[in-house]
Amino acid sequence: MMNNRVLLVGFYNEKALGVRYLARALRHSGFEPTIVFFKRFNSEIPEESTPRELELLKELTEKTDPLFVGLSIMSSLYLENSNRVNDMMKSSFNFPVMWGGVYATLLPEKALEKCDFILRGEGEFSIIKIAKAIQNGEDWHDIPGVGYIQDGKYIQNDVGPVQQDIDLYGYPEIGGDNMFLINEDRIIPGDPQMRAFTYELSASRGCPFQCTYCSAVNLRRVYEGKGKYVRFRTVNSVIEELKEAKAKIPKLRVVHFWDEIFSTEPGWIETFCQRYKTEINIPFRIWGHPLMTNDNIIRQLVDAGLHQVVMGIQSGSPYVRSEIFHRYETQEQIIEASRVLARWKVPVVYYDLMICHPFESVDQLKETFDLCLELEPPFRLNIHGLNFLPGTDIIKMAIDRGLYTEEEMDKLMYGSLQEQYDRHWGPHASSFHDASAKNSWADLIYLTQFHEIRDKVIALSKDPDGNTAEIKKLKKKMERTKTIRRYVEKAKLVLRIGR
Ligand code: B12
Ligand code: SF4
Repeated sequence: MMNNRVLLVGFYNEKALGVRYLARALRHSGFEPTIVFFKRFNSEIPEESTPRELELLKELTEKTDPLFVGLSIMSSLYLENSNRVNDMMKSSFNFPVMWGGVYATLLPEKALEKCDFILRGEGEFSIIKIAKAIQNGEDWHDIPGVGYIQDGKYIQNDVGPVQQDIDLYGYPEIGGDNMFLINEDRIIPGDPQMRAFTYELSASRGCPFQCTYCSAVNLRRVYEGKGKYVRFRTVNSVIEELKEAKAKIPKLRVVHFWDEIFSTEPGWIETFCQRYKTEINIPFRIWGHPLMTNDNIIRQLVDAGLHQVVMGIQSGSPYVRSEIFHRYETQEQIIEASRVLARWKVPVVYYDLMICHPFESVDQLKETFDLCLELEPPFRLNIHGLNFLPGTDIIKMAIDRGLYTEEEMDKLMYGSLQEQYDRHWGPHASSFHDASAKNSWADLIYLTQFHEIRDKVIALSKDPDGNTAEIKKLKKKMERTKTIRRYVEKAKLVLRIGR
């Protein structure tokens, strides 16, 4: 019998939707996919891979003996690690190593410095063609989306039209003995998703916005002129996926929609809410946008079980938002969106901020503090620094404005896992022009999420430099409060208290 095995590796995320979609597509076409989730995602303590973990992957690859290996490189965060896996595969085996995912899509030539060939864009259909070609010893060079190096020259095939009916992609593989997690020097057979409390899915592909620090707009450009890029699955397809998840995952307590922006399509929301409530009935989380938030939508979503909204605001400065980030919502629209979320009592509301970056002045940081005071409580804040992602528009802006040289930018973008984590997750790790002033404002911004100490925070903000020590102390105390609240809330969800 012909070899029909394909090995797919996803990095730092045991949920990774990309490889799960590809695996299901391959299986439906008669192939036997194996998925390795190489390392867990951990947003607090980044961990490099160990020699033992690499050895475990090598042993599994030997046993699998695949036609080819596909590495899913979703972000540039852990490139050292994926390069290590790539090099191990190439030096130990003869099959081709292929890269796909956001990184390979946006920076194909860089990816090709390492692997044998890449696939740009959505891979469900092309990977089947590639697998069939390799299986039959045929040429794969003309398959849509494929890129490779020939005689030292980069050749990139057209990605083809945008697949409009994304229901045809099926949905991600859930469960099965063809999955392995490699983490903490161990290999754990089975789908790690089966032990989880949350299930993640996407009801759409693409984002309509154009934020400069995000790859969404660059991904859309890959398909420019090839059809409508923001697409939605039918409600039926989403509900069928969730029914399968509900039936298979014993401890499932929360559904998380990973759509860049949750659908607001007229008609879709109504049908979704009604079917979700009757057929799924599990609290769910979404990512929202101030311009896509209104009473009608939020009211229906809350009724269907909406438990949490995470909404990007990023900056309270209209200048930073529009001129630097290309986010065109006004202060009033943001404040109104926060009122809508409060009016319909969305149980948990998070606002994302990116602060303390070199584009921002102290006055603009203060504007973020002022805006936070106007947001309707209760809410919590996710405060990040600005991470420069390769292939995004903000890179050129930063270089053109003389904030970094190209060499400095390269160092930032391709810094170690630890450095990139620090920049993204810790505002205090970002570059400060005026460290002490900015530090106090960053701390004061953090404190705005605790409504119960509002008056005190406002009083401290009258003289941030004179109150540095007290602000720091208060922040430390409230950080502990926030952690405790998060645990209590998680416990309530897991134990289904209050539902
Ligand atoms: C959901 C999501 C998350 C989730 C889950 C991540 C995950 N790994 O699934 C969470 C919140 C955990 C997360 C975390 C992070 N994310 Co994120 N995330 C997304 C988001 C919104 C959707 C990803 C998704 O599931 N898409 C749906 C699936 C089906 O698409 P896909 O994975 O791209 O796979 C398709 C194709 O790419 C291709 N393909 C994929 N792999 C392969 C492999 C082969 C061999 C082939 C042939 C094809 C192929 O076919 C697939 C099916 O069509 C994207 C935006 C986006 N549009 O992709 C950002 C995005 C990928 N994330 C991004 C970033 C930066 C991060 C973080 C680094 C943030 C941080 N600093 O911590 C971390 C890194 C996590 C990680 N392990 O990589 C960036 C990456 C940009 C870059 N240049 O690096 C993106 C593009 C958003 C952005 N800000 O620009 N993220
Ligand atoms: S709204 Fe979110 S996903 Fe869309 S471009 Fe902006 S940051 Fe990216």
